Amino acid sequence: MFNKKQNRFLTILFLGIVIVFLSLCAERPASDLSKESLIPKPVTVTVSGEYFKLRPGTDIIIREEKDELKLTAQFLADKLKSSTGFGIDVKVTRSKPHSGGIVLVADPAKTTLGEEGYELVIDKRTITLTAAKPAGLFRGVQTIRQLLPAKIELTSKQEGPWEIPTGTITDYPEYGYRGAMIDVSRHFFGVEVIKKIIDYISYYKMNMLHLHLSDDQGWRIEIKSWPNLTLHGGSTQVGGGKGGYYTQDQYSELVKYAKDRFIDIIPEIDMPGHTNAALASYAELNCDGKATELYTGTRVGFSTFCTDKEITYKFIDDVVREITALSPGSYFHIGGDESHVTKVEDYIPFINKVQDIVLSHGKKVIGWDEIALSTLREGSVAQNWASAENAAKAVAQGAKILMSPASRAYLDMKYDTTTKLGLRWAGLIEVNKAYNWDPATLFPGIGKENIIGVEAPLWTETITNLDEMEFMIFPRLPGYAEIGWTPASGRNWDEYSLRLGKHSERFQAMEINFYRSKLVPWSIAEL
Ligand code: TNX
Repeated sequence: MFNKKQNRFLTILFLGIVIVFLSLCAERPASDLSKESLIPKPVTVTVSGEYFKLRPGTDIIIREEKDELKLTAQFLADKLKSSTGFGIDVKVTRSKPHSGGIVLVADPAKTTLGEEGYELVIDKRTITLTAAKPAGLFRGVQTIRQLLPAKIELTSKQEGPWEIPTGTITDYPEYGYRGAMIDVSRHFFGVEVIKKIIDYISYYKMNMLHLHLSDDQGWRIEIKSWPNLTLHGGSTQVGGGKGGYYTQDQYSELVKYAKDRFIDIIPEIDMPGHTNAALASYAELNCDGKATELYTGTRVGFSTFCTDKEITYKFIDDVVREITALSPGSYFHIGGDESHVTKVEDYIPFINKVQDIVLSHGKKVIGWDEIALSTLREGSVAQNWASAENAAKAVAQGAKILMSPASRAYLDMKYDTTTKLGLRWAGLIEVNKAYNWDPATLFPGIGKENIIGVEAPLWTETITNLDEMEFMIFPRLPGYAEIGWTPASGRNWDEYSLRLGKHSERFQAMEINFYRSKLVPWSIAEL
């Protein structure tokens, strides 16, 4: 039928096809979605062994033209565009897409996913991310980022392949409050620095950023009815540097930047102690009617508002009114810690009055655990930092606790004796100690039902710039994020430390200055 030449050609063609077919089968070991180094660890993962591949034509598809959907879809497109070099676009398509891509679906009927949960179904051609609420989609987008190679975080074009193992992730947080705090009073940090922090915490699915906006050393937010607070009270910081403050417009810019990432900013005005910057700015807030000197040291507990002067409450009402007008979140933090020179019989009625002022402006109160000495109003939250006894007092009043135990959760504590930055009054906090605890079993009598969540505070007596902040925050922050998100039964240090080790690739891609703890098997050789 065929001549010799044709026969040879057909044999070679046949062998070629066989070789290509065999190599296609052999090349790909089955993928395993459950082995991906996701932080926080998702609640459930099922595996289907293949790969989704991001390609030049991959689009991000939304089914309705809603702002919150568009924003999150565009956020993902922007993250993927520069490093892949693919022209990834957001498309609005009402019909079910057949061409593949990443589809974001808001489905209010999926109520089991709650406020922030999401479901990610990954097959060979399509990734479908579904959530009941927009915040859930945003959290799911962070998972997609973490499923791609770390170089996805670079801003210049990189070589692929850009593959994601197939399977299904169903995921939602253990606690509704997962946050970090930055003290912008002891040292001031500008808008761009705080935006970076917001990026970092959102990458790990945290949803709250608490800003400690006033203390003895500086007042950091413009109050139009009391302008000297920032003009004078914001003019310095620890060590005598020039300090600074946020104008109301800048503060609103931060609130929006956070909101776009489904994070609330919680403003704190610390009182009645930790108030020297205000007392130096307005003589009438002092019991003796004399303004104090500005303070640039690091001692705590020497200042107090004059709790029996009417003007003090007028002042607080103005401050709370102006700040709450800029704040869409549901909490206002009143501080209340270490008021060592306020008599307890003055402290209690003061905190009661201030709670009522905050409530009158439509917000719920958070205060450090000492506020449990007062009569906690409905919805008030005590933030545990030092005293299990105060936490118990708050719970006895029916209040909820925000867990920030200093010996576990303080980002300003040194890692070990060689750490140059930070303090050590609450002990040394290595990465394993920071991770290895359960908020719901730390104190007898305080269980999950009493706790709204976890927050890791960074006090900045010794911290002066972003580089130093990053060193104290990383790599502990991902651990706090996981404590807040992943059920305690799904967490253990040995397994977590492997996932964390892999995240060094991501820290490096994001140019994060992190502490190379010897307890973690970092995945990059040239560390
Ligand atoms: C205690 S924690 C403080 C802060 C300090 C911090 C330093 C708390 C409510 N008060 O004023 O900055 O220790 O770690």
